Amino acid sequence: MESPELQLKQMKRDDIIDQLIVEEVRRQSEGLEMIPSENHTSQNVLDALGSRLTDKYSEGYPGMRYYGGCEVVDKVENIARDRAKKLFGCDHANVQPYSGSPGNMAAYYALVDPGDTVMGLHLFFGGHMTHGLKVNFSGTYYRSVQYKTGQDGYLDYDAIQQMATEEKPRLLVAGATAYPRIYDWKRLREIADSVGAWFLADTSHITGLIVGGEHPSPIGIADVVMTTTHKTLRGPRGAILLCNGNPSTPLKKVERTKENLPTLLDRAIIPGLQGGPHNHQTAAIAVALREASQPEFKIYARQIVKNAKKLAEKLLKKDYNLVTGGTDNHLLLIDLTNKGVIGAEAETALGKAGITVNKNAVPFDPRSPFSPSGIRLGTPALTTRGMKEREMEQIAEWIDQAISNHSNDKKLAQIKAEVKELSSKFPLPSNQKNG
Ligand code: DSN
Repeated sequence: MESPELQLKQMKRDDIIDQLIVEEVRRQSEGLEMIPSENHTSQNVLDALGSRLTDKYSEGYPGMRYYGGCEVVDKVENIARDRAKKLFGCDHANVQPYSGSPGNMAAYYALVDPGDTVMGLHLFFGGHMTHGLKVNFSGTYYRSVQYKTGQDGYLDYDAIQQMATEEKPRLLVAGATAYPRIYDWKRLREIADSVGAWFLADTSHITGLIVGGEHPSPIGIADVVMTTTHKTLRGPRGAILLCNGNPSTPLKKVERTKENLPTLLDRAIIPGLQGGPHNHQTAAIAVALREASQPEFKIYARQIVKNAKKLAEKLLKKDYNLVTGGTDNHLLLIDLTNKGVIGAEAETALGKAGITVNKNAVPFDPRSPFSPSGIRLGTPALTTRGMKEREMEQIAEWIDQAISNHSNDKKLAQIKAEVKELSSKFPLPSNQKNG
């Protein structure tokens, strides 16, 4: 009788899916991924994610599970939690949220009740759906009021204060998916305190920059920090909830106090919202957290910002209208109105040129959010591949050429060939290991 391992190896593979995976790897390798929320994980992260840990049920927390056979996954989850606490410098980490939206949902569940007023940045001004959009759970089960940026694209803290004073939210949410500047966490804390609100910081986009010392950390300022793990942090898809407070006692219902935040968050995840944790994902998060604690990660984070600034400088010279006039982080938000193209046209043209971006609303966009005026560009994935300022200069040229020739398929195909040549010199991390 052959071993189970051998039997599995001999099973007929799913050719269709295998082929599509190969196609996607080729698409990523031969092109430039410039969606700012995307990145390329290491082979070690991929290996953990594709491991047998996915087979295991383990509802509960290490030492308190509803299933037998959890002695190994307990160790995995403890390592992930300890690495998160150490890396971010806080008392408590919950590594079980399946992704960012469930992570935010758990924070709401822990901190506020249905019908309470919550206040976050509007989606059309860079916020996320879970920050109070009317069609999302956060705008349906809660009384959501939403702040905007100023006309200049910067957060207007005086206006946020005024809205908070008038609306008296029980939860203030800060963080964004399309904000190119630094957050003033202390000012946001003051605003929350002035009305007795909880403060949730969603740092998903910038967590890698925070770890790398390129953006101030809200740990110890916000009550709860929620971050996805797959953006600048460069881990697998997933999320982490971070807070200070007393050690969690998830079996006991507790009062809503700052000291009880660890228990409130743990109980919000399970039994509140989720079932079994994704142990393969937890292991891959642990691997990514270790990678993020290495000295090279700081160099990577620094280079992300340098690359974004170089891209901004070059595009500004070509008369591109950057929201806020530039960037302090990993992303650029561009209003294309003066270029006579809309976001969708630019996204399609750049796609044909091998450069993947996404159309995006810009502040006070006169167009619909389904067909907005702008695009969003980011440098994390390119930086992971080893690209630096020199490559950014070339990429800015290609972006300009593709947008200027958005209906010229021949020109776009020519740029795509050039992009492919550059890309071949900067393989994806997994390819580097696999030779
Ligand atoms: N979908 C993510 C982004 O692209 O920014 C936010 O969750």
